[in-house]
Amino acid sequence: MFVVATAGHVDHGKSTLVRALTGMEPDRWAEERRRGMTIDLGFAWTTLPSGGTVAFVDVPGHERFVPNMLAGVGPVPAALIVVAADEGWMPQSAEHLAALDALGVAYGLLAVTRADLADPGPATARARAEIAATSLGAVPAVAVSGLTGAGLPELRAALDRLAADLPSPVLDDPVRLWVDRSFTVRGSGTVVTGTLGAGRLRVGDELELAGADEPVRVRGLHSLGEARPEATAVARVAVNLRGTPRDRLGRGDALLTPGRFHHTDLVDVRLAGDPAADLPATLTLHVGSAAVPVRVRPLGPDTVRLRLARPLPLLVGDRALLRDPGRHHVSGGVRVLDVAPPPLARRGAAAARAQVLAELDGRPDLAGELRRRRLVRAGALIRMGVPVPTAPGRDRPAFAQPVAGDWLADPGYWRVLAERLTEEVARHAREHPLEPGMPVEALRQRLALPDRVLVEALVRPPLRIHSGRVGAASTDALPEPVARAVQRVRAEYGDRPFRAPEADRLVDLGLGPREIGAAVRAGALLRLADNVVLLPDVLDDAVRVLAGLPQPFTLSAARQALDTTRRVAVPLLELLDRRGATRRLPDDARIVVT
Ligand SMILES: Nc1nc2c(ncn2[C@@H]2O[C@H](COP(=O)(O)OP(=O)(O)OP(=O)(O)O)[C@@H](O)[C@H]2O)c(=O)[nH]1
Ligand SMILES: [Mg+2]
Repeated sequence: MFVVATAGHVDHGKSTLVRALTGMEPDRWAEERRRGMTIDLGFAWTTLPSGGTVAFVDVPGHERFVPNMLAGVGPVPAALIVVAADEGWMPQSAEHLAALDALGVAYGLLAVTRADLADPGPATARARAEIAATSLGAVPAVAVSGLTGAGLPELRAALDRLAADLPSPVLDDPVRLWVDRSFTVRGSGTVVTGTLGAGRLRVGDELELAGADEPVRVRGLHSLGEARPEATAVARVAVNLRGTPRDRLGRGDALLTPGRFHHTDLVDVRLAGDPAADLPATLTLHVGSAAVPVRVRPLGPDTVRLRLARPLPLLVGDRALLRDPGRHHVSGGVRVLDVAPPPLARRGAAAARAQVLAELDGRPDLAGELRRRRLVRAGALIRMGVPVPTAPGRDRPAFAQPVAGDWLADPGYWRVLAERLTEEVARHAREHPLEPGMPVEALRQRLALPDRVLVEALVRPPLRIHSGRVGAASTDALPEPVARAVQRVRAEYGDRPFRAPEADRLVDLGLGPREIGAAVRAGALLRLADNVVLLPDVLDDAVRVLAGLPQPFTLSAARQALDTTRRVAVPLLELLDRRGATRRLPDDARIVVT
């Protein structure tokens, strides 16, 4: 199946032509038939001479309904432009063509209708010239009459040739089904329709709906009026959703493959059309079947930042258009360059950003994204529309290899981080000589990293991680039962760090002299004396507490301040003396060495 949207000025015979080609009524509403005018989108289909199917999205031509027209053409890559022989090129002929051009529609046909009323020659010539100057280029033209049927066989043949020209859809792509209609069917619940441009849908699939916390489930699928277990792009589809109230979704919403799209209300885009400086501060962004008010912030001559009134599932490279509804003016097409752009807080940030954007063309570029973002999750990039080769192999460049978890890093930045980590650990060791290394969390903050696993991945010999700290490697690793015992000491004594387990508690914990020896060698325990052990990271805190005492201080004052016993305080102070953190005076009082 292929899908074509009509386009053209009001009353030029779009619906009549669709009706003549398909035998179906595109004007669904009684009001449309009473007024003889299309108001909203209509849908019809027929079989072509080749046996293929063409589905039409019939749009209204009246200027008041241009937003409906845009919702129809947004997700459809081919157009049937209709111009009446007796009226010729008219304002909405031009506005519709500008919209197709802005969206980059590259495939189309011209039908000059009402050829029974006037010579189609002049209208054909003018329309072909106008169309040739757009993304559609030179298109075949057919003169027809919806009334007499003249030219319809030629038009069908031309539609068949158009179908053959269209690129084949990518069936492995995620689904982004822009909803163009939603309604309730008694007994079935909510049904939405749309043009499936890529991917496939199956009954039972779970899909994501922006703004809904829960996934929605496909209960039934229809295409071309028939129930089907599966629909593959390109197709017009009607999707029956289980348990989704009708008021939860409507035109402009999208049903999505879960986890594959980034919902964004901030995008940087390149303009094709009016220069950035000429745009009003507010416009309407049309993409897919959605129309969202946006605030425009010019950045470069042809680049702007758009703040959307509500988030949309946009991808790098998406085409959209900006329109000024007040002036009936299509400001031009936009190409999405970045769906997760950095904030522009600092002075000069906007100018710097404009320079970055000047280099971008909307083609997803993994190496460039890594260079700009420095650190980013593969999943986040995929949701922005940047493919990441996930399977190891020849197709995966080295920089696409995660550094930790699914984190990707710019190789240059990663090397800088590794050097900074080494420096930070060395500095910490100088400033805190009594600590057995720098806490991973402190390093994470220091290096401004978003995830601890990144710190862990940056640690290389001779550094190593031990008990949540990064320090120089000690020779012995801790046997499993000892590690468990140390954990329990941590759990029990973490909040009264200067109390040491009594000898019989050590026995209970399974910490005999050999185990204690191993734990001490591994830096997991600190031995003050036989059978007197503390956690290894308490010495700095002890010095801090002691420094808070009036100097010099006595053993008894130290014992009380540390909330401990003589059994601990005596060897602890002796250790601090040996390490030069405290000094013992001739009268046995001590001072903290600063
Ligand atoms: N004589 C003649 N009349 C036609 C032809 N095509 C359409 N008409 C008439 O032109 C009028 C408008 O036709 P529609 O098909 O409703 O035009 P439309 O482009 O769908 O109009 P909107 O949807 O409102 O933009 C109707 O009265 C049709 O009967 C044709 O080929 N010959
Ligand atoms: Mg119509």
